[in-house]
Amino acid sequence: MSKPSPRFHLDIGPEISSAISRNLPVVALESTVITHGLPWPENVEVARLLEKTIRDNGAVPATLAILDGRLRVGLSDGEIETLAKSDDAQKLNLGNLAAGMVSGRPGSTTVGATMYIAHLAGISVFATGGIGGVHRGVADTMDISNDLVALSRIPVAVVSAGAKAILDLPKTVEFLETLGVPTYGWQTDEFPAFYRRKSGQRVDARFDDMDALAKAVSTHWSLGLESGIVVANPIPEQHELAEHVYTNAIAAALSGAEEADVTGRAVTPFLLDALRKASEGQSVFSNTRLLENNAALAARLAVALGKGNR
Ligand code: PSU
Ligand code: MN
Repeated sequence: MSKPSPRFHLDIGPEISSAISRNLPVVALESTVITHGLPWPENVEVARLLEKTIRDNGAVPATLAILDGRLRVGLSDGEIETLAKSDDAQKLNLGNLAAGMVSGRPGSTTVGATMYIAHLAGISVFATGGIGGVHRGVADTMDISNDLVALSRIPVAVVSAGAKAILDLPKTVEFLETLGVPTYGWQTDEFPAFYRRKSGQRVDARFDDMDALAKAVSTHWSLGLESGIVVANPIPEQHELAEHVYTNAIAAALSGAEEADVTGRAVTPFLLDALRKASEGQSVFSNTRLLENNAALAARLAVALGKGNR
């Protein structure tokens, strides 16, 4: 008996499905940033802004989530709003995806789950804010984001502003290297630290030209290497969080998490909310600007990959 295809679980919106089958550029967007990364109503505004930015740069946006037990590729505006308002959406990665689906509750997808669903749908470019990584204190907690495992296995290019310094950035970059996940810096030699352009960590290669970046991405996959690729796109300089706000907010968030004794999947959302409070909302502004910047670059990459750079 043949196994049913995992694609049986997918519902792809008509515009997206037609773009995929015609090989037109499509960019996937995650939804945990909507449900757990940003507060209402900024979350719904950002979700709309990202879709518009992708269109303005020549690609079709596909926001991913779990609704009514289905893997949804492309949400209507009303569905995005409902998800943004919902307070019972579950944050789903590769491990709790199936249980989340059968629970019937709405689910938002992390970077890892979004990569998986995008790949099933035939989408190879995805824009997010920051990837998850190795947490500080990993020796005690073993807290390493499932995003890194997904990146090691799923051939999707993830455009991000690096990762937040609430994580252990040197260990995160080191582990990406262990996993053989390329880090490609867009016009930078350094792996960016989300709110700041620099982290002191190097990327594997720097690209200043879009066709050259697309060529490296397609060559990685044409070698038969089936991992994801981190395209590291630093926040525009004028939107960086001021150094003192940044340092204080990170310290406050980390000490808050230690006091509150949060663990597991709750850690990252807790830290994000603590950062927002500690920076008096300035973190949300920077977060929005870098997400917009990543959506634009991802759309340009999807266009370049379609131009025969594959
Ligand atoms: N980092 C951010 N903003 C986010 C996330 C991470 O700066 O919204 C979300 C992403 O969806 C990411 C997830 O995939 O958190 C990682 O969670 P964890 O650390 O529990 O793996
Ligand atoms: Mn974790």
